[in-house]
Amino acid sequence: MTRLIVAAAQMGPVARHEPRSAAVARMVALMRAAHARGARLVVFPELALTSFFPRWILEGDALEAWFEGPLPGPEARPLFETAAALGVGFVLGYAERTADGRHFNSALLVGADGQVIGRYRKVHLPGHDAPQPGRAFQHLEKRYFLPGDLGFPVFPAFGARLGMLICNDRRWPEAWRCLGLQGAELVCLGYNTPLDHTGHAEIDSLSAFHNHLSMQAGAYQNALWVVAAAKCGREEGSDMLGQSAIIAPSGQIVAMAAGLDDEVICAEIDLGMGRRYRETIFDLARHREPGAYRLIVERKGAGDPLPLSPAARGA
Ligand code: CDT
Repeated sequence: MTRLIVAAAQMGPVARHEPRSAAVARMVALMRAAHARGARLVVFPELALTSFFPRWILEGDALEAWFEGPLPGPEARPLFETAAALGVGFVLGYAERTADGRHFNSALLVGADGQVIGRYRKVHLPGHDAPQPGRAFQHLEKRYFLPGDLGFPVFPAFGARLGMLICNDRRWPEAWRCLGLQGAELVCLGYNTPLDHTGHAEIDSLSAFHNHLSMQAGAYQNALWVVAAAKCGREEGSDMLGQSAIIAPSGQIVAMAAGLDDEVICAEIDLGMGRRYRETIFDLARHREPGAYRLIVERKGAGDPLPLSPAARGA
């Protein structure tokens, strides 16, 4: 039985002009607090080093300034050094600029020795690629990032098969299933969810419900643990959801943040718990029916509704 203490390091607002070094100092304090509670792995939010810049219209150097080259650079180095000194691994969300100048919304998995184990690049980019007139805050992820090109990798780490998702990915069952089909036991996830994210009050008022609904379903239907960390509170006038959570393969929330500021939540997780689900109700090899799923044509965009199958037409 593999047991592991994990932590979600929720972060309150990061101001537009807050230097990376200040955000990193907060993250080091959160990591130390998690370590004091026995955690071996700490999950930080999406785009943790800066304010959530896709809310603003930015061009050229003013946009480039929000991205990181190879990590650790000088400002993020204390986080990597603290991890190595404490023997704590972490997952860090950040804006990645590749050597050839491409931009991704990425997460880095770092081992307890401070060395990079692997990387994930966000696949499901929300928002728009053109500024929307009349909005108090833009959501320009489709303008500023490319869709992730690494698939949904699963890494052997911390005694588990570990995958990562980033924010909007959590709303897409395909993302969870890609990890579940690879036997992921633990998914680490960071998010920035503005409370006005759809612009429709009847949907936005359910933001907290939909956050947990998506993650609890992903956990249960794929028999895995979820460690999810929010960046939250009122950031530059934009209110963002908190409720960072640790969720069991049963779909039950076992720890949840209480406030809207920097806060560590921890849980001791039993990776064997997922195995019980994978060997019974969610034995994917035994119970899935890929032949039936192939009847659905894979395509992007809504398009015309799919034609009814012969059986549905009564043929
Ligand atoms: N950061 C991110 O992915 N946020 C989305 C909401 C934005 S939709 C315009 C989310 O799924 O929480």
